[in-house]
Amino acid sequence: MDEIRDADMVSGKVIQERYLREGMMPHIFCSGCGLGNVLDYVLWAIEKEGLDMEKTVFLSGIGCSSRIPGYIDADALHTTHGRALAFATGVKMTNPDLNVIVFTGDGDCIGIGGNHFINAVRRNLDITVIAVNNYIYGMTGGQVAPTTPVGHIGTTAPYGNIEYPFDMSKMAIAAGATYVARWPVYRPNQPINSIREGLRNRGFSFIEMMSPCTTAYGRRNKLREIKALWDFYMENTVLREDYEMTMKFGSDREKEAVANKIVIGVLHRETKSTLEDRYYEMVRELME
Ligand SMILES: Cc1ncc(C[n+]2csc(CCOP(=O)(O)OP(=O)(O)O)c2C)c(N)n1
Repeated sequence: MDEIRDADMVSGKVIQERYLREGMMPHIFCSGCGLGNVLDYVLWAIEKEGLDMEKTVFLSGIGCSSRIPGYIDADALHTTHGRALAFATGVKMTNPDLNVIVFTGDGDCIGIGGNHFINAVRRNLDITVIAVNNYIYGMTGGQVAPTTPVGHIGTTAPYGNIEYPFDMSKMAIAAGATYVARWPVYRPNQPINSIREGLRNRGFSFIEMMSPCTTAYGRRNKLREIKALWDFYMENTVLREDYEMTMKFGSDREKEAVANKIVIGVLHRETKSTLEDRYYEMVRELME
């Protein structure tokens, strides 16, 4: 795809008019929530890739992040909690020409949907998953999720979470995703580029967006102000390239400084056949 397209001349206003469902406004997101950023980045990626919205379907489970497709003027399935990937499998397998984009939250994706997640990834279905990780069950008021860091407060862990969290992106890589990237929402360009790459990748693309939940998470964790949450991401993340260089050539002190940080960036790329390719090839062979 050409880097310089008409899309580079498009303004935010045009994106709004072209892709958003005006009738759904005002949206339900709290002030300081990162979901508006996530939606914006996905729409920019779609615009820049020139995706045909007539051939694009959005799916989601349940939760604040799963409300995103409702604001996009396109076909969508708002499904049941943790089951968006099962519905997405059906949509893509019966109509492989569609672009299938799934929005999910950390609880939806690897909490209640955990088993669906690892099995959908394993099959390498050609879909793009935008997983919004806000460290908490946001919509239901702040219960700890499988991603909540140790020691952080949730309504179900008033003295601090004592469980080790999952790393969603590492899980996606381990289960066989062919494109995996993780970005905090405060960086606009890198997520847009990753979503574009994810859309182009033929296979399971997983983009984890670290996104602040000021109301259900930040408020209880001395990260109430949006700036505090964005600073938290800045202080606790390291770019994959910097992490690898430090681990290879850094001093012990430098290594120690990055060892416990969250690695962000494009984390994995791999090429292999997709589930629908293998399925339709098998059908063709059987019909011969
Ligand atoms: C089967 C089922 N169990 C529980 C719920 C209640 N529920 C609705 S949203 C939600 C939390 C969603 O959290 P997450 O996926 O992290 O999304 P967020 O709201 O944080 O964006 C829960 C537990 C439900 N709707 N259905």
